[in-house]
Amino acid sequence: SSLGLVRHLWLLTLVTALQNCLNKQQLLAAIRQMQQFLKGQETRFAEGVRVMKNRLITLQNSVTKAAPDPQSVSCPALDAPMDGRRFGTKYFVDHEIHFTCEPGFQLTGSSTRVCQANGSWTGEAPRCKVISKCLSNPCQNGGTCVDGVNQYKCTCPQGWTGENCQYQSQTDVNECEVYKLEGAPRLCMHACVNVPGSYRCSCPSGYKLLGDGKSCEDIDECGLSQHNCSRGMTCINTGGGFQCVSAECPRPSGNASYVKTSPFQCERNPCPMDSRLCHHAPKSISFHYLPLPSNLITPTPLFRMATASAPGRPGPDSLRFGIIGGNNRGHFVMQRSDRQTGELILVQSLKGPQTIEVEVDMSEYLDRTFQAKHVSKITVFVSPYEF
Ligand SMILES: [Ca+2]
Repeated sequence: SSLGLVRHLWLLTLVTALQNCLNKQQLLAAIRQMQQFLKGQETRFAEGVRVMKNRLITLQNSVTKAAPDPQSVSCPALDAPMDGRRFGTKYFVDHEIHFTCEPGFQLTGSSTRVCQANGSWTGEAPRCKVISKCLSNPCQNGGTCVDGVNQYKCTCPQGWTGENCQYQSQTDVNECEVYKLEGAPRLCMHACVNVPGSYRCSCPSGYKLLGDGKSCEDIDECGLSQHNCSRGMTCINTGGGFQCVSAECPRPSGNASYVKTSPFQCERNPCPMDSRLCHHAPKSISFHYLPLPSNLITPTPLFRMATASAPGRPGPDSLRFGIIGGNNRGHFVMQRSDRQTGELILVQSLKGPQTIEVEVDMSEYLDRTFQAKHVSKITVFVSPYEF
């Protein structure tokens, strides 16, 4: 080694100096030579150390810069976009995650993202956007498109109709007005409602629209038990409503008194033989309830009254009919329709809503002698409508 060589040279010089009894000058020269030799050795040594240091730094740099261990790096977790799905669950370097959207949605951003060595994902976060059906401008003729999920709706300007406003609506054809004219067929039984391009009929309350779309039919509240008549009252169905009625027999008067023989019939109790007044009081009183529409065409028969003599007994040989009471008597006449029957006839049309009572009687005669009188009390419920 160089140190061994130095030591060797040093010894050699010393021995030579001693042997040759070198003078001071010669010895100093030898020492200088040794010093220069050592200095050279020192320089070379330092150079070797420097090279070694540099090599170590280079190695260190190259190790630092080298690719990191792939298994030790991962990217942050990724979620599926709203209304979409995610495929792939590994978040290590070089792994891929794929994204799709539900039907009706469109993916924006990256459908595939790769985990990079630096721990971040490539691309952008995916989003699922509703596919706009309005983008293709489906609404024609100036219609406005409104987007919905998987569908759209056109709001058409006036004069246009149809899903895409493609049809010209029949502007200014108001069927209700057209058919109101004299002589035109009646469109609706009650009210006509004009709607764009068409019309519909409506019925007043208490009526229902029939399947033909134009006729109104009264709702039978009594039959359907939709009434609120208290116990002891009888429900009478009327056009557009119902009435709760209760037939009351007359109070006893003189010797005449009555007993109810059915909900709508009163019979007079037997009279004392000598009571003429009692014999002339009605032998029977019956109650009748007639629902009628408004504005009936007149004359029209409303009610018939006939004798009802007991079988086997001789009946009356003549009858006399008359109107004996009630309001609005001018609306009715009572006339004989055959030998046995009298008819109450409406001669002036009635306009509802109103309730009219009329009382008719039938007197029986035998050999021109008064036998008995029967009274019918008729209550007419006139509907507000002509149906
Ligand atoms: Ca009714």
